Amino acid sequence: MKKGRPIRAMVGAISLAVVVMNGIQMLAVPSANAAFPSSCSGTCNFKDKDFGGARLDTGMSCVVWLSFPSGWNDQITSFWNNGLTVDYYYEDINLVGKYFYLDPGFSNSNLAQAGWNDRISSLKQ
Ligand SMILES: [Ca+2]
Repeated sequence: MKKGRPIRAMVGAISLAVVVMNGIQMLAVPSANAAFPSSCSGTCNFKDKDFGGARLDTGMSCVVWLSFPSGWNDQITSFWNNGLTVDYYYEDINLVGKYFYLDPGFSNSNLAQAGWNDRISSLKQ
């Protein structure tokens, strides 16, 4: 079945929003929080909630990570898309399994609230 392009719905609520379109979840809120790191390049991924712990940036070029660097598989707990491209995160390596997308300017400070804590294994921008 042909999959439709996800709707780029802006989420007005400050609390966690989970939008499901064609089975794709957007797990994010607009980034307007002073707690966000100021030097984030592209999308910043964090091992802990509230943008804490070890951090891994994608940089501003589009990346396809069929797997994350060593030590990052099933580790991400929060992230912030400070770049210009949409991120598609997948549960399994090689862009396989359940997935969701993260629009530019959006973030999630605790993926556990959406059932995605320590589950992400690959990324396509
Ligand atoms: Ca984690």
